[in-house]
Amino acid sequence: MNKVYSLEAKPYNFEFNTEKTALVIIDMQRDFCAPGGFGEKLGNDITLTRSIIPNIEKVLEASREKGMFVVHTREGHRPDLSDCPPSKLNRGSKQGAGIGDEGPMGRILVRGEYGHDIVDELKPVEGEVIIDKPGKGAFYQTDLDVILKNKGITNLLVAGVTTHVCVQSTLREANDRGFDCLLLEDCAAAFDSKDHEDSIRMINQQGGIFGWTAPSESLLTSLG
Ligand code: TIU
Repeated sequence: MNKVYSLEAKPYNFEFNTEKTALVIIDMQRDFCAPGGFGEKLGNDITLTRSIIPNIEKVLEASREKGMFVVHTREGHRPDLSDCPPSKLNRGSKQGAGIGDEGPMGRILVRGEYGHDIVDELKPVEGEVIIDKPGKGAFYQTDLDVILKNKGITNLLVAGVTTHVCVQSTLREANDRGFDCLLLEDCAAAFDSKDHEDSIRMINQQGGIFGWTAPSESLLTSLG
């Protein structure tokens, strides 16, 4: 059904059609949301990144019910770290979070390790796409753009962590590629709430310079 939905958002209503809209869940990996992962090793508190899991669960369920396309991303690297720039490797290790180092959930930010995978509550199901990305933005060195274009996707509903790093990078990349993007405010988190709040303002300011923002309740209400 080609119904157009209108969702109350900032700076104004976001109109979308479920057939042309994808839910993009950024990096809800144990490395960012569970004890002993990359996020915690960088000195952060993971309370906030964990707290959004139930909100994303509700949105994921509603999106699946409506048959919306769902994309999950994971930040990480090949086991030999050949796709990790030395600059990123060096900075992580100086902060006590060496990419590739052994941690309680396996090697930090390495593909195939337990800590690199998505939290159980948001586990992808058949038909959903997983994008493994080496950078912060989900378009950099991935096939996300061609997958979305081939599916006829024009609008993105964005969730995940962290709002000011991988979520913002992805929104900016998507905006430049012509996608209309909406950040689901309570389905995204940073380790520090100020970074999160500032990011929301950066996105919806100046008439929606990078896109729209709205609480997930707005989406759930509009979907009915
Ligand atoms: N450190 C931090 O805030 N974020 C990241 O390193 N990656 C993501 O945001 N996924």
